[in-house]
Amino acid sequence: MKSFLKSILTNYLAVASLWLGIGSAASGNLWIGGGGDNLWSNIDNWSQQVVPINAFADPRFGFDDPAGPFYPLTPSTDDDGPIGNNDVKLQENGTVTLIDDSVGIASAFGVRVGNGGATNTLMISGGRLDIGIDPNVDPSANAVGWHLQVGRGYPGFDGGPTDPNPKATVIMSGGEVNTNGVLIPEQFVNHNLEDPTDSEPLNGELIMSGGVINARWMNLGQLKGNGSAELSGDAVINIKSNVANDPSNGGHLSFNRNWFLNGLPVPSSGNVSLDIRDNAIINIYGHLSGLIQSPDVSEVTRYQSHVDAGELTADSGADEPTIFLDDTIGLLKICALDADFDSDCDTDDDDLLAWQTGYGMTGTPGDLTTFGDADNDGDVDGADFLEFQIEYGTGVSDDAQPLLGTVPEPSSLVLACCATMTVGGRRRLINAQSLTSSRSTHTG
Ligand SMILES: [Ca+2]
Ligand SMILES: [Ca+2]
Ligand SMILES: [Ca+2]
Ligand SMILES: [Ca+2]
Repeated sequence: MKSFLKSILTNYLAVASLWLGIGSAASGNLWIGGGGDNLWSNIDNWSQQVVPINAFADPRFGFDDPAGPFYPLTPSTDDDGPIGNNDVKLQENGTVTLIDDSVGIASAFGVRVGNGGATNTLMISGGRLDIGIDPNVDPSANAVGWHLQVGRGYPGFDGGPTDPNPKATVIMSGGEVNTNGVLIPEQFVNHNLEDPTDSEPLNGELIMSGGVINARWMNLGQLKGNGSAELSGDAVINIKSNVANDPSNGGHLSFNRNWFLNGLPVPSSGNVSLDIRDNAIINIYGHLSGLIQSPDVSEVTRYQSHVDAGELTADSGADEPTIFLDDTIGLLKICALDADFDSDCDTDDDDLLAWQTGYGMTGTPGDLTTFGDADNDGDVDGADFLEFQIEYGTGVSDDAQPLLGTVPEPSSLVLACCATMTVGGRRRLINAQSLTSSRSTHTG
């Protein structure tokens, strides 16, 4: 494993020295924001006057620069437009790049938000961003894509701004991102410094209130770079290897992974945090390791250690997330669902049964969470059913999409629950009806 990483690093540094000389102008397609809007699809917003295209030409390397370091690994020079057009760099301060439904499918070899120490934002409200390749592609294709960086380099790297403490942000409220890695941030060392590890840190932040990210791996924090993520609403992150029998990449969520300098690991020390709430879900299939190819109990322990360290939190830090391993299918989930009474990171009929069974119970707040007390106020009542109803169907399928198709009609749930009731049935029916009408009021 170490030698694998070392060779990656060596190759990378060789490439970097060729390709990204310090102080030289950045290669690639830079966001210049010259259009009348901030849409990805506007040709005038790009330095090459072409919207990044055709990252799928070779998902390993994506662009076909005959003078570039990766040539001749991508021997065709005519299948992806102008040279390097899809090596996307957002490295102006203060810009916002938008991908929405009107953009459709955006594709790129790499998307470097906050490149070279810029403070800027990528917003995704709809559409799709494919970086390298869809991780759900047929594994026999043996495809490897590239990365979404939320912060890349260090201040001044690659010709970027030199302001200290820059921050790159990705805000996602909808849409879909398919990428190899998500790095928040990808901090580099500045080899011009006497001690390269003194490089000024970057800050990266991912704020997801919706949408889906499919990635093979994701890391928060690198070297001194600080990384944070906030997942809320219906946000979904699926982490899954797309290469059969290749354990070198895939299925890994990490915090402060080691960097390597001259082949030796340099521990990372940035501030890292990942908070999850509402219906947001992280599904992790597999593990980035030559030793472990699918989640096992040690993975639960590893994620729990990040909970214990306060790096992995729920409900804006007020709670701890649920870490659930379904070892029948090798899937580890992280969630903070309020109506997941049996703590398996879904809200389904099992949880309805728990609420039905617990209905009417009272006790100490916090003690009835497994009996249907979704709002944690020490009773199991109609308000808890409302929570259940809102969450119903979340996290149920392997794909973690909204899955059951339809949320059960309140009336049918009431009938189902009350068919089993004898004493007290009338009160339950009234409660359920009143919460139905109150929900209608809220959701209008
Ligand atoms: Ca459940
Ligand atoms: Ca279940
Ligand atoms: Ca309650
Ligand atoms: Ca209550």
